[in-house]
Amino acid sequence: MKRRDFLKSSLAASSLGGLASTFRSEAAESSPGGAGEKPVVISTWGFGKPANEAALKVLAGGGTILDAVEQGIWVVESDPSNPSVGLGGMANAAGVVQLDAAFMSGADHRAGSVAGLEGIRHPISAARRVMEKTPHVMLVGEGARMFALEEGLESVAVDSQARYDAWRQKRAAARQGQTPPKKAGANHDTIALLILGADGSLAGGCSTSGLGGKLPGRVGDSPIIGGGLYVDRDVGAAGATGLGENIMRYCGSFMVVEYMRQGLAPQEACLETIRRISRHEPAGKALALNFIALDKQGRCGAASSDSGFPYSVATASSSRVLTSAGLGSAKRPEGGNR
Ligand code: SD4
Repeated sequence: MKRRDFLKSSLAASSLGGLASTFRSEAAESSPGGAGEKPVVISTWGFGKPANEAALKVLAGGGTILDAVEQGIWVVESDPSNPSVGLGGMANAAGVVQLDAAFMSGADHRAGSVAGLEGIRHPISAARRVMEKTPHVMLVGEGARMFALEEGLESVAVDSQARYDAWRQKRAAARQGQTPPKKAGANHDTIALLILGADGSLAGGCSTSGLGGKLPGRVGDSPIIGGGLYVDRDVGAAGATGLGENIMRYCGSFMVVEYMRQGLAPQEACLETIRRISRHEPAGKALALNFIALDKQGRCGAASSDSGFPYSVATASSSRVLTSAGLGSAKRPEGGNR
């Protein structure tokens, strides 16, 4: 199922199809079950909904918050129809699927990440193991792959050339006007998932194939701690999806958490981050910035530089796909990094 179809069915299944905009302000200030309901899980896009539910199930079964983050993200990484996360994701310009992932634990401020990882089914598990089993924070490329294999993580052969050919054909057709031009952000989506546990602990993770057609070796924001993910046990957590080059140059997720530290509610912190970035990037191309945030009180929020993006929130009493706030007008100049 394509992401758009999945989103439609998720919205229909939860009777939110015509009501998505109704939830904008509710989502901004509180978890759907009410501020303070714990545990709460928030993740990017409609495909985060089953991931959130899996994470809650892990917690309900007595699993740790770290198990919940990891196993929630497994759901999206395992979905072969997801075109932007896991081994079903988009290939780079050399026809190879290179995956990025990060993991962060608020309790002890530990983090782990992998970048440019090839042929491993669950990059999020590799990131967690970097955090837990090495003295390092980030492993890349072949070193990350060797580490994952040594850890016994499942490896899978991928026909990357076929994926790349399909991506090139679509891009060529779009350039010739045969298909509608893609919206900014449409060729790259990430699962970022954040949890506030019943005991007030925080953790998060993210996983992506990154930008389709990227230069081999290109690393996005997702595995960069403070870029695509940040967790601070005293404040809250944030995660990003969008054009990594526009997120990592500003330490986007770190900035969201810092705005929450200064007292902003999660949605306002996401919006303020986008406003601040857009002040540096005055006109031209869409910025493709999307953030989710969760604070220590269990309040959730999300914002987009576009008109809004879907995100998912779950507590024991509800599991929903919501639409974020959106600035709609945040743009960046033509040229530059992309
Ligand atoms: C990247 N931020 O590699 C990721 C991709 C993404 O929505 O999140 N797209 O740039």
